Formats: sequence, C-alpha cells, structure tokens
Amino acid sequence: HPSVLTVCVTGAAGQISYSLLPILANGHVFGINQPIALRLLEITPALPALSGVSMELIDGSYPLLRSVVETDDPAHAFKGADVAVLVGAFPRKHGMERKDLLAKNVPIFQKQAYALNQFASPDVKVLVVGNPANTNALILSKFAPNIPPTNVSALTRLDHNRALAQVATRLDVPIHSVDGVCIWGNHSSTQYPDVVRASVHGHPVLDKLGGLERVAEDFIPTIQKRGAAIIKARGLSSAMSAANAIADHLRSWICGDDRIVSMAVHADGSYGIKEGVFFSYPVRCLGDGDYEIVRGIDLDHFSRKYIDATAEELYAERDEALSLLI
Ligand code: NAX
Repeated sequence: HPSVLTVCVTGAAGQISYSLLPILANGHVFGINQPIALRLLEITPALPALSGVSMELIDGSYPLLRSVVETDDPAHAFKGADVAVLVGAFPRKHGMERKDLLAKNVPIFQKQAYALNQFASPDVKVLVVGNPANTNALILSKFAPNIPPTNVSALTRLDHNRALAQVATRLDVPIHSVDGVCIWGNHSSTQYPDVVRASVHGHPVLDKLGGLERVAEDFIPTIQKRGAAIIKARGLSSAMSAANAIADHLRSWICGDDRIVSMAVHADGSYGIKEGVFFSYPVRCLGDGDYEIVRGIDLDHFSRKYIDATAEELYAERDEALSLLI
C-alpha cells in the first residue's frame, strides 16, 4: 500500500480546477492504487465557492480520496505537499498590458514560493499553470531556493496536445500514430509548435502538411491562436482541455512516458537559451519525476527564427518581472 500522496491545487474554485479535481481524485493521474490527500487554496472571497467544490468532491465518494482541506492560507495549503499545481493567478482583464499582468502575479507567486519553500516536502514537484505561466515559474523557483529548479515546470502540454490533434486532423490519422511534435518557448502567441520532425507511424509528414511555407501560414498560427479562438467561441477560456493537459503533464512527469512530450522547464543553456528562464522544450520523462531535455536536434534556420523570437519574449518578461521586485 503506497503512502498517501499530498496534492495541492491553487485556484481550486476556478473553472480549470472544476475539470481537474475529479481526474486527480479518480486515480487517472497518479494511478488507481495511489491514495491522495487534496489541499485546496483559494483567495478569501472564493472560499464559499470552494466549500461547494469540496462538498462535490466528498459526494463523488472517490475511493482514493482520503481528505480534502480548504484554505486561503498558502502556508497551510502547501503543508507536506508532494505535488503542487498552481492554477490560481490574477486574470488578464480587458485593457491590461503584459506588464500589468506581471505586476499582479509576481507578488502572488513570490508569496506562494516562500510558503512552498518552507512547508512543502523537500522533493515537491510544482507545476505552474496560471499565466504568464513561464515567468510565474521563474519567480516561484527564484524565491523557493530549497526546491531544485528541475522540480518546477510550467504547462505547455495543452499546446502540445493541440499540435498533435491538428496534425492528426489534417492528415486524417489517429492521434496515437503521430509523433515528433513539440512546443518550444513561451506559453503565449510566440510559442513555436514544431512539426519539422513530425511523423506518422515513423514516416516524416512535413511535406504532407504542405511544407514549411504552408506550415508557417496555417499550422503554426492555428496553434498559437487556439486559446483565443476558444475564448471567442465559448466566451470563456479553455478549461476542459487545460485540465486534461495538466493531467497528462503530471502523469508523464511523475510516472514517466515513452513518448517525447513538451514541458516548460528551467533552461540549462540547451539550444542556446539563456539559463534560468522557463522554456518549453521537447523532454523525455524518465519516471519518478526525472526528465531530460532532448539533445542533439539539429535546428534548421526556419525553426531557429521562431525559437529566438519566443526566447526574446521570455527574456523581456523575465526582465520586467525582476524590475518589479526592486
Ligand atoms: P478562473 O478565473 O476560472 O480560476 C482561477 C481561480 O484562481 C479563481 O477561482 C481565483 O479566485 C483563484 N485565484 C486567484 N488568485 C489566487 C491566489 N493568489 N491564490 C489562490 N487562488 C487564486 O481561471 P481558469 O480558467 O481556471 O484559469 C486559471 C489560470 O490558468 C489562468 O491564469 C489562465 O490564464 C491559465 N491558463 C494556462 C494555460 C496553460 O497552458 N499554461 C492554459 C489554460 C489557462 O488559460
């Protein structure tokens, strides 16, 4: 019998969490033999809504769900956390510039970093979802020195899944036959969804996707703007697919995965990206929370241009975020 895994979710009364919490509770992420304890963090005004979510979790009578804690205190929420999923963030409101969004979120992630640093398990794995996710992860890592930077990541799996699905749809093949797709850089409209090495059953498909020119005109902007298309259609940002991507990310990271996936991780200089920013790379998840950035990809000029552009955006975000600290 494995010991109980303590999983914290922030922004737990929000729309992504509403789709995520049942997937965590039913064993689809950490395994059907792994009991979990949920610790849910919200801001004070959302505590009444959170108590409703908590009642629904209890009413789900999930055999693996051992306990549910609701709180507005990060110190209490992160106590003994083995996994922390940071979904809560200050939302981008109409007319807000990137700088304004950073100004709201830097203090939130700084405060949560202090609490995680002090109260979480020393081997805690932290997944940042709340936007701007990559830079929030950087702030979190900077202010949680007890947590190795390799234990912090940000979500680009939704973009990765979108890219897989668009290749499969365009070529009319099953999703599981598609491989070699990855997301580079920032979880923003500068991200680079890379299909240069995309394959179906091991056969390259770049030509079938129309070659680089067509990919630049159609495929890449479709992925980059998918989030905006969903907001336009639904009046709300993606939640069901985001929750599913969080589950995929955690399962790959914690349990390992045979396929190459995309995760925004602490840049170690790989592919010329400056150390320290959280950059989405193709990664191999080795199990037990270990991963390695896939090495040795010979980047063509086309890809390099996109990767440099998204890296520049991340350096600018980093500089803006750090300037807010002084
Ligand atoms: P919601 O606004 O529905 O929920 C967010 C919840 O977080 C709210 O209940 C709010 O009260 C809470 N919250 C705010 N500040 C908090 C704090 N300091 N501590 C704890 N809780 C706090 O948003 P939702 O649609 O669930 O999206 C959540 C975040 O995910 C947003 O920042 C969104 O931009 C981001 N996303 C990131 C994605 C990614 O791929 N990295 C994709 C999906 C999503 O857009």
